[in-house]
Amino acid sequence: MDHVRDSYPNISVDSSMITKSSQIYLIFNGIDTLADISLNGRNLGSVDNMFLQYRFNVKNILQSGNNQLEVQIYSPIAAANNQSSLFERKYGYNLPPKCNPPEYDGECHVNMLRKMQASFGWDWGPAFPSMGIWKPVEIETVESNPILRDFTAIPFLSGGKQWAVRVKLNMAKPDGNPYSGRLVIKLGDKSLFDDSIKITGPLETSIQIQDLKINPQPKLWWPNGVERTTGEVPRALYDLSVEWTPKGGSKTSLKKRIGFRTVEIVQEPIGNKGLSFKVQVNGYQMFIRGTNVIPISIFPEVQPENYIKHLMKSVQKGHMNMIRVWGGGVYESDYLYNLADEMGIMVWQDFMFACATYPATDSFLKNVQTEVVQQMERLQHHPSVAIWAGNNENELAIASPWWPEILTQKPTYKRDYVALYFDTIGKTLAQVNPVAVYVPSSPSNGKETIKEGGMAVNPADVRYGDVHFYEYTNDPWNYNYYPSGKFISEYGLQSYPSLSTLAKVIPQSQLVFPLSQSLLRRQHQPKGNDFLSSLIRYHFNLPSSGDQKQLAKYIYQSQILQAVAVKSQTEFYLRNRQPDYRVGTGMTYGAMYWQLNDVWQAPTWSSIEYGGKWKLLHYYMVKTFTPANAIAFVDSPSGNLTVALVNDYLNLISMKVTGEVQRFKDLLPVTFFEQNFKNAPRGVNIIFSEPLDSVLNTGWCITKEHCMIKLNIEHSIAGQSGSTETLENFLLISSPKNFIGLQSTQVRVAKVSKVSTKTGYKYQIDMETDHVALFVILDLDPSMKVNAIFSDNGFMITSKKKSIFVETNIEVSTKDLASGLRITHLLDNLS
Ligand code: BMA
Repeated sequence: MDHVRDSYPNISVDSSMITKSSQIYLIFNGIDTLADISLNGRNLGSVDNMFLQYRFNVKNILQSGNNQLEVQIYSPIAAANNQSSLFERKYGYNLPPKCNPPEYDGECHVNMLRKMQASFGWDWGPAFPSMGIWKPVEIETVESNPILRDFTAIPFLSGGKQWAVRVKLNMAKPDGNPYSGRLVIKLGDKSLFDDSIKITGPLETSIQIQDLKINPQPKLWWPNGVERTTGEVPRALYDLSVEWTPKGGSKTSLKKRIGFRTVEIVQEPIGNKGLSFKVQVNGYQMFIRGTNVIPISIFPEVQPENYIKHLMKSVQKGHMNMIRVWGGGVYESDYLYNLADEMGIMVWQDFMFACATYPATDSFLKNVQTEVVQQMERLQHHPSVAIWAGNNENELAIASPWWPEILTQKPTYKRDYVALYFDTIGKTLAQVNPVAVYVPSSPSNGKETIKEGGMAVNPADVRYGDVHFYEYTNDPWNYNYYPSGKFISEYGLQSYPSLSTLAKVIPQSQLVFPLSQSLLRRQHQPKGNDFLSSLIRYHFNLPSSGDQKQLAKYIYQSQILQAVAVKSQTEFYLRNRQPDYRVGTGMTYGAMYWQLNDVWQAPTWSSIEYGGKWKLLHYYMVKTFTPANAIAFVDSPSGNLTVALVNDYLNLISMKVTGEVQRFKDLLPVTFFEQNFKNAPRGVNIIFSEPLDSVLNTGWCITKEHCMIKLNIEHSIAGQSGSTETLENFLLISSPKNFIGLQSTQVRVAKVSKVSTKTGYKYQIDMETDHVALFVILDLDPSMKVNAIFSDNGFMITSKKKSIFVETNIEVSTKDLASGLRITHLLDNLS
């Protein structure tokens, strides 16, 4: 298809609207991507950036009665190809990548367009090169007085101690004459500004209201997980309202919810060898616990609020304090940022550039400049929006380089890179918002990148900034392979989504192992299945050839592989806070795994399947990211079994940690260590370290294959009874395929009972077993059509009885729940 024509032949307009209005604007809030727009046969203009709002003054074109609006949308595929050839012809070089890898099944040259980059295909998604009107179209009228169209606000701490807010009003006037009126700006019901103002200038104009002091000082906005309370975390949000009453006219008032917090990235020298990269919020050093978000849907106009809420709640439940809105997608909906404000989830906001080189022509840069202004003005008042980043992996791509053409002309690509991310985005950002935190790329080397002229020799240097880490050959459960970087903003591993999710789109006959054609087509990572299978083989024997049961085993193995890999990697980052002054490594203060969500049913890095079901990984992240935790590991090179206490809460908490040797053959754990902390020390502290062999001896464990290490962690708010929360953690010291002593057992449901809650539906599930059961996974039969989140999953049962809770989206009888529960564990899935 070459182009589509969207026409609205019957826009009916009342004649009084035409006569009353001095100016009339037609506003397109989002067109994907290339279009010519005409009204009543008169050309209004062309658009070419899906991230922009476009406004056309149609005062002299709109007529009373019927109007014909025509939007001709052009094929983005054809346009991307054309623009790429034009560029090459004109400038004598091309802008790689020429095309996506064939495995993406996608289209080429999306980097020529200001369009969601993933819509031409990605390694986790299908290519749907969408085209259409993806946001509402509006008509705005200006009668005899100026109107307040919109405003943007920057709350900031002035001089390090006085909170203030800077407001910019966007107005539209009837004509070029000056006007006056009364402006009132309020925070809550407190007036910050109340005066008459004069509006001069052209038809569309803006007015800066500088630095309104907030007195008394406002309460602060804090990220999720800083404080442990028994109730809701106090996270102050305020309504900032702007009321505009033109002289002789009536009042309009607009409102935005804002919050007060400072964000900095502290970069201090580490013994002359590296630089720290610590996100500090309100002066407090945060360990960033987070994840990367890909687009909510591959169809950008699809933004289901209940689904977004489910994803954000899952992030909040996962004790995370930051998401990264990744540069190959879209600037997300206001709804998402509002939830982020409420839930205390900071946003690392990439500008929408990813894994490519981009044109640095005047027109492209100008277009991007408008994009930066519009998106910042839309988003900057959200306290959650904490960090802006120029792009995803483009510095790395050029510096490495990823494509051969870069080798011969590196200075040209570097020049273009600096023009886009420093001279255009960086400068515009600083003009719009002097307190916005900006990093030019992810990954990048922070100040070191600037020192190296905007492009580091090695942007993946663990001594500086953030790094992305993917490793598909070595044992993914062995922490010795993980990077000792400052901030790991991407890391992860693929797994297959559950059978019930795949069964929605794949015919039964194709749900088999070895993977059928239908399943293979959904793997978009080059060599993805080979990597996954070879990584699984480190710890499991792959299922034998067969039917759906064998596929279910493969899915089970892939999910355990992923969950344990990302858990142990995250644990390494959480405990790796000590710097190594000799080489500048260590001092890790951030871990954001790749990726939260999915856009289709396929093997990907996600922790939540398409549709919202939690993979095992998500359950593991809830536990791993708990701010009061304990981590067991075998220290290298000493070989000591070591336990690190983690406490990132700001308020006082008490903790108790017990370490057990758990043999596989019986339900008799042996405690080798127990410690109580009345006031748990903050940060990371080693609380136990002894040779592994002697610990195993204590636990009557003959060899590493016979047992594992278990930690039981309890914490409570100091002095508050009833605030105790418990958590289990484990360390495997050998691979499941080599475990010795596991006895065959069936985990039985003894009882299901209803638990009363204020909201939703909650049930307690009591289970029984005769022997140790490992990696126990609970699921509901898909025929029940119930969405469930369990209080834990993939857990180890090491005593005769175990209870967990489940929350469902609809009411279910306890009888149906008991019969619909599906329970599987390691021994059922070993080969
Ligand atoms: C990183 C991301 C994405 C990609 C992911 C998994 O490079 O930035 O481009 O989907 O890895 O390969």
